[in-house]
Amino acid sequence: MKKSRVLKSLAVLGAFFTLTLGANLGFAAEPPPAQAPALSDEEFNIAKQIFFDRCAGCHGVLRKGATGKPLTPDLTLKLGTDYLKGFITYGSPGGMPNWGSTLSEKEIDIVARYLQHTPPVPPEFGMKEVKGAWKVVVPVDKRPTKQMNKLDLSNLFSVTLRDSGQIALIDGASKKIVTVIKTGFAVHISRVSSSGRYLFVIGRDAKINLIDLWMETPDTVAEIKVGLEARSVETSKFKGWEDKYAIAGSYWPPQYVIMDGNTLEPLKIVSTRGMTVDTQEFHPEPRVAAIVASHEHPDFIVNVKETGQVLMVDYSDLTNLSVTTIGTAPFLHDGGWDSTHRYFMSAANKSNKIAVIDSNTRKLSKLVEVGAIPHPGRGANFVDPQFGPVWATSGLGDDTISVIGTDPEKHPKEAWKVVRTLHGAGGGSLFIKTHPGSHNVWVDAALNPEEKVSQSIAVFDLNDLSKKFESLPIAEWADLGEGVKRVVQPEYNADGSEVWFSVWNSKDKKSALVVVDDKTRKLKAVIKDDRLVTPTGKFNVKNTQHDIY
Ligand code: DHE
Repeated sequence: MKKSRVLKSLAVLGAFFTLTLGANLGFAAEPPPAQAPALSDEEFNIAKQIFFDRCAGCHGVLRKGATGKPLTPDLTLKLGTDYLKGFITYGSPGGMPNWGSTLSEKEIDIVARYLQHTPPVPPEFGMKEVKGAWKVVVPVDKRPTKQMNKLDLSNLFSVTLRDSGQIALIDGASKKIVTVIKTGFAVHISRVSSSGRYLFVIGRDAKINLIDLWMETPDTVAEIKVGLEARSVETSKFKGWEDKYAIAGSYWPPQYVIMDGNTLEPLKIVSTRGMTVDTQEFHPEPRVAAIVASHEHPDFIVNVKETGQVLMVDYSDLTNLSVTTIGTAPFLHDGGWDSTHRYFMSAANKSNKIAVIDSNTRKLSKLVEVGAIPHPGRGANFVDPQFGPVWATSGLGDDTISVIGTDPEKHPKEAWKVVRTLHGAGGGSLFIKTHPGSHNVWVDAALNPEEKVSQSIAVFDLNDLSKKFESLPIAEWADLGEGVKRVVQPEYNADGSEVWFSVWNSKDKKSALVVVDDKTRKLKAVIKDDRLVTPTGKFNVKNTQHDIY
């Protein structure tokens, strides 16, 4: 797949999941540069909204550039309105989408003029605002002291219902929806507390719901909003600190918030603004991407995207907070543990690298060069028949799957090297998944421009990696009628016998979950229900609780 098409996919990723977060954000408008073209207040507000919804994901709220190019007035004024209009309308081979197919001519004209004005800065969100958005719905002493329902919690799935601002809890055995819970908008991920009792979900609007799975019908017991836009939440897992703290990272403002794990009471907010790892320049908007909880120390491990710094935040003393800053490579995004849960494999996506963080020594073990724009989700751990324990990532930028040795003790020659490269169905892959009980590894290609590729899944046989993958027609099995379908994120059930996929028809949002038998690779069930609105991420409680992937 050509790089330009892949970059286009990346931009479309932001656009495809367009939101309305910009509404009422109260951005502060700066006086425009003298040469900036005229823009009425109404036009300014329209453009501000469009930019926040559709462009900020790639270009950054402050337009300093990330996946997309910088768009500050010193650059845009030289380009001028007509050039910008053309660029927005037709896109570019460098990856800019052709917004002419989505926005009206008038909207494009307004945005082109807006881009020559100074970017308005959204408001900060400090302790006053965070605390103001905190609510304990059920106090700790009013919560059950034992599990009050008969659910098999380990095989429960938390499923994001993106467009309805909800999650569904689905029973893994019966495939029935247990309950649907109102959450923030477009929950990005779910995480499970160390004990397995609490579920944390975070919306793109930075709202967190703390859900008690012990209640007769699981429901929200506390909620908070930690910023204006966010993607990650995690809970403390180190021995002696189980369930004690939670942490959330936000895209805006660029900061993380440490909270009480049982109530979400905000305890400490830390900004991530600072210097980039490579050019060592100040960056005003280093967003917090993936966060994992260390099993080796009382640490949260925080990926800071734009600066390329991995922070090991020691939560054992919040007053005298000790943070080890590990310089890696810019544009850190997602990542996961190796099978021993000692090494955090963190994807620096636009640098085409995986940073291996030793959570025990709190040091960088290695920066491993991989395929284009790695996007592992949490990645896949398995034992390679030739090279021993490995962790693998697929990517957005090409069809490669980089398999990295992860056993420095017994396989030192292979450790932190790409020991083999597999080839999937194409670029545009978001997630790769396997399970310790399986001999399959599943790779999606949700953003591949070719429908045939994006609507199926590639599955490799771990017993014979020289064999080409098998392609399974997941979208066809979902049987959702006409329209472009997306097949997103493989997720295993608790015992590793089934793999679940989200499928949705972007045209009319008809959706389904497709369940495949892992052994036979045959269709096992299709879950359809009117309440299943655009399911995206699915998180099995046991696998999420124990970091199994
Ligand atoms: Fe995600 C994980 C950010 C688009 C579904 N996504 C993550 C993580 C980050 C992130 C930082 C890791 C969190 C962690 O582990 O703590 N995602 C972003 C973006 O910035 C991006 C590219 C653009 C955006 O505007 O959000 C983006 N993500 C998407 C989607 O479009 C997806 C497919 C659907 C959606 O939510 O709208 C999507 N992201 C997911 C899922 C995970 C995820 C399902 C967790 C996967 C897992 O197995 O761990």
